[in-house]
Amino acid sequence: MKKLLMATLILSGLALAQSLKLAGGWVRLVPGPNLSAYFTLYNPGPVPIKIVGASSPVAKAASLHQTMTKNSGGMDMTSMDEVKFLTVPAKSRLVLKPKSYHVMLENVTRSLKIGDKITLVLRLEGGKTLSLQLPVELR
Ligand SMILES: [Cu+2]
Repeated sequence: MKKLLMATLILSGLALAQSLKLAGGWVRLVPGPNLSAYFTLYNPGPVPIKIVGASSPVAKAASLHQTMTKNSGGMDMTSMDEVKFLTVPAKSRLVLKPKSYHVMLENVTRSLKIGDKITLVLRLEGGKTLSLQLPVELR
């Protein structure tokens, strides 16, 4: 009986840790095959949660990116680097926004317009997934 209770407590602890909350998100409509997805996730749990990958039914691939601006010879050079994971800190937020972190939807397979909703599936450390619905916007 005691064992069962322990198991229940551990399971509910995990469920709590995985309950990330979406606090706004969007996909930037641009010409060309690659689109950036931005969103804010809140982690109410006591453990940080890592996002280790992404996919979308409307893109051939999706990856986690960071935009970096470096000053080189008086000129601001912007580049994007792939990152292995993103962390949503415990009791805090992870913000993906322009000029910072984003999910790159690569080789989008259908034409999208403003107001369309895109499904973005995030792969979390430990094998769970989180599915987000993000509107396509022109900003
Ligand atoms: Cu990118």
